[in-house]
Amino acid sequence: MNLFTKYLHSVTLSLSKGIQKIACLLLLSIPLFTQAEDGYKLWLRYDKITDKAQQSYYAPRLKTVYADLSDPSVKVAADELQLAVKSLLGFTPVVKAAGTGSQGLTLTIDPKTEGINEEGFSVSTTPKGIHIKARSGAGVLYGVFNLLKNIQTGADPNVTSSPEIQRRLLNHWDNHNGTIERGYAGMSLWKWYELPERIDPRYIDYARANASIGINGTVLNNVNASARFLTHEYLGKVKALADAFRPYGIRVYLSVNFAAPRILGKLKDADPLNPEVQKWWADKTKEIYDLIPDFGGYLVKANSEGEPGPMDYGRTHADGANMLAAAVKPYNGIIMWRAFVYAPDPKGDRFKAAYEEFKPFDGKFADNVILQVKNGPIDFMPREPVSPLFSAMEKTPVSLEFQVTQEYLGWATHWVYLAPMFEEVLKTDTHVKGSGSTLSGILKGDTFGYKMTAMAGVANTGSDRNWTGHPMTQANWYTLGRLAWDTRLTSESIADEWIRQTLTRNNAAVETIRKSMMKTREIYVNYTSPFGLHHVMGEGHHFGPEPWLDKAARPDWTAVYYHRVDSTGIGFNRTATGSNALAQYPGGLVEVYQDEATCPEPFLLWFHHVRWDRPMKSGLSFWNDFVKHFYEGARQVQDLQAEWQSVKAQVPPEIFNNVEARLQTQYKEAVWWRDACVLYFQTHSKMPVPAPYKAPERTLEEVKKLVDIYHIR
Ligand code: BDP
Repeated sequence: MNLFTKYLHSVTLSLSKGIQKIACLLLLSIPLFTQAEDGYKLWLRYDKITDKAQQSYYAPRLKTVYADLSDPSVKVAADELQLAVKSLLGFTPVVKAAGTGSQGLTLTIDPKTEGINEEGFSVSTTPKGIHIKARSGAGVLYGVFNLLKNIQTGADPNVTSSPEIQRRLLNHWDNHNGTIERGYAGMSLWKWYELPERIDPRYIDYARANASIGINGTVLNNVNASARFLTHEYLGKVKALADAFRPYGIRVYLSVNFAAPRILGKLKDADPLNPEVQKWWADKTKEIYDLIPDFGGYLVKANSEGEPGPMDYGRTHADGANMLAAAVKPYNGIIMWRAFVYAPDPKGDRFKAAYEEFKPFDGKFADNVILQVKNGPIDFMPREPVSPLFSAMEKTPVSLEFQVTQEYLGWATHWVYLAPMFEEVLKTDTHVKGSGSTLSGILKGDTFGYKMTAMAGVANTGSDRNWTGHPMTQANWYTLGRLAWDTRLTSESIADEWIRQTLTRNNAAVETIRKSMMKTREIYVNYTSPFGLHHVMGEGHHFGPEPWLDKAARPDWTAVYYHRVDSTGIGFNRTATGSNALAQYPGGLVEVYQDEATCPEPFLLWFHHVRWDRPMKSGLSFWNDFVKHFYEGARQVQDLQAEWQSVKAQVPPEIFNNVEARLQTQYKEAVWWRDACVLYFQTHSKMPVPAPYKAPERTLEEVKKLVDIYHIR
């Protein structure tokens, strides 16, 4: 008789028969009121270890934890071990002062530890114990999380590892009123109205999740920044978050509004060369560091999409960035200056804008400025070639900005595992110093010898119970951290470890889910943007198809600007006979893309205007292959549905149902994309839908109305 039944027995014995029945029902229904596995715990589920060999290996080694808890990061590491081991192995480790144990788990900070960097760790097992060593408390915490991961995934616990990139950041595009720009998982996590007094326990779970994947910085607010965040009142709230995150090795940063000295300080301008403006920023920065001594620095979107900036006063990006850099310099702060800019030139090519604007300033930035560049030259499309700026800024450190939130990749109803895309970007050979110079080499500082390195991801988190809306896209948050730590990881291995910690450890199910995940990005590309088609999504909201869009506030916000469809073919000629954007790349990369005959097909329409009858590798004409991709992409969503059904018994029911329902929506929307693109482009190609596919049953006019029917606008 277990404890629960014993209790039930004694209670029911003391009651009359009728009441007994009711009491039984009530007691048995208790589990119904406890929280089901709904995704809240992310990859920190710590599901019970059932493997006997593992149990007997780890149980004695985890019974006692020796740690000096005076370091706040070691303290939270010990807390995490207690929580995790209780759940994994059924007992709570006893935590004892450091230095006494030959058995059990020892956590040691030794600033002289060799073979690792400041945040690195080594985990080594001994016949009776486990030893985690690091140079800092954060390193110990990372080591503990690594050990917990390896216990759950069944991997070798002996690991020595250091992050390859120094600043591994989430960028939240959260507004003070709780909304999130391009957020699809509810409202902001930050309850500004409750801060600084109340620390929502969720902030701690957020910090745990980030620390577990090595994320060490968070930019709390939208790049389209309200000056309000720099008021004393808000800085007090920011301080409260910074204090909560600090033990987890996470520093806080803010996006700033360049016009803040004018808006808040009532100065006549925000000219970076105006001494009063400089003083305003110096004072404001001091105020911040007095509150938050380890504040990370500022992220700035300037002179982009209507945001204020130095050019409002005839100054340059370098003037603006350097002025702010001087303000944070005394405190070792940094400026992350975004390169997402584009001039409204209807005849131009937006592809070239950022390079043209920033290349002339290479070497002109202060040494605590890093240029934050989106992975592609346009804007987080499902597939983009890498931005030419990465290989152009030899003297200015450059950081990479990925978008984890799926603004252009189907929001929260499309299952898209982003690791294959991130991996494709990081492994791109930029040819900057001859072939073999990968983008990750540039980011890590190997190529140009950067002193400062960073990688950022626009967060997909929100107030939804499961954090990311679509349960499967938790994996994208996970991926960002893992890849920023180690750019050499593969998408497969990341998927594997994420699934084992989050969904199931059943090998067959893990394999099925992993294989599905690995296909999802290409499936999305197939039904939305095959062969390098880009920027054909709905205007403004960026959801669903709108390839016919020919008028918008700016020409480079339309679809026709990018696909350039006509009766002969489709695609943007960016070779020397076209916009010549290709010339911004190093010669080796130009060679890869410039010849239409050899340009990799996934990038074809990025660089070439392709004839409808062009023969493709498949043996089909371009038109037939193009149409085939839309049809196959939509059909492949049905494959995903079937594969998901096959793991039903292995996945927590609530998560299963959630994904199952979203896959139904995804299929409906994939067919919408397919019909919209095929019907619209057909009005130019005048070619039939090739067999075996059947022409859409609805008309183009009907499809155009769907955006309103789906209530997206
Ligand atoms: C675009 C988004 C817009 C962002 C902008 C940016 O549509 O909401 O503000 O990027 O990155 O993709 O600044």
